[in-house]
Amino acid sequence: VDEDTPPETLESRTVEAVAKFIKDGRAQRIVVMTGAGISTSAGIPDFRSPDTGLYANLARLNLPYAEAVFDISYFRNNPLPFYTLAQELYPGNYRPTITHSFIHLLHKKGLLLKLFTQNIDCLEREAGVPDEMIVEAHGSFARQSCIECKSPYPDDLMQKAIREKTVPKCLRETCGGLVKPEIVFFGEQLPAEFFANRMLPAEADLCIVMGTSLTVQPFASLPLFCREATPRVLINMDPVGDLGSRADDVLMLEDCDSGVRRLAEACGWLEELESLWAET
Ligand code: CNA
Repeated sequence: VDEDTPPETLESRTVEAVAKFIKDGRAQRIVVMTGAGISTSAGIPDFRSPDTGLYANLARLNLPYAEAVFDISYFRNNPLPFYTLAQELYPGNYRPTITHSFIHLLHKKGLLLKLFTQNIDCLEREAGVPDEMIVEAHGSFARQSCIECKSPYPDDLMQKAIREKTVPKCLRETCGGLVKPEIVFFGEQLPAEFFANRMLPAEADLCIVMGTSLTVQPFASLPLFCREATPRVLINMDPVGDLGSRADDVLMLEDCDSGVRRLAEACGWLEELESLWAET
């Protein structure tokens, strides 16, 4: 659609109209979809931003190609690059951003239907979004197991391995397979939780997509499951996916943190948001 196409659900394709839609009580079931871009201001690089993204900075790991660091067959032969990166990404090193707190605020107001995140940094949880509201589509560092026999591996030993940048091995003597945090690599199945919830966007009355290039499937298809009449808001540096192609899509092409502040301000929530964030 071109910019002039009149929206059907919103009064206009603006942040003010989205805020009015929320204030009028018409958004009671909001789905939020996020990616690495919501954590860059916390100091965690994303994958694909030119110059600053991880893929642009992996040369030091001597990988044949950047994605290899998250490729299960490459990991089998050479797990060290992943463990080098894991030390950087491991939870506990970073503070949630105001964008993470915005998702928590939606939940506190009873408006969050579900958060779908591709991130593995656990910052949503650290910001206060409860477990049951989050679908970690690409897993997380919360658990780890042997890639061969799937036996769980203890947290304390894992933390030690990450600190020392060593590669942990399965504790079962007959196995000895490599241990990996349960984050989803290329070539691995997404968690059952993702498939159990993937149709939820069809029940949403508002969708907010933030900080993702929407290039990794099947996550990238989630916004397509929203009904035509459901407004979809994109807060991202660049346009992604098919966001912008529907009459009720609103594009906020900017930094997530300034975008959520603008939306919160339009809703009259800015002070509340800032103090919620200050408490994290
Ligand atoms: P990506 O492909 O790197 O895309 C990031 C997107 O965010 C791009 O479109 C950027 O333009 C945009 N962006 C970056 N910074 C900002 C900002 N401050 N404000 C607004 N937009 C911004 O990352 P995706 O998440 O889409 O890719 C999926 C991968 C990345 C998942 O499998 C993740 O596990 C993986 N990843 C996660 C983390 C993390 O957990 N923090 C870090 C790096 C990669």
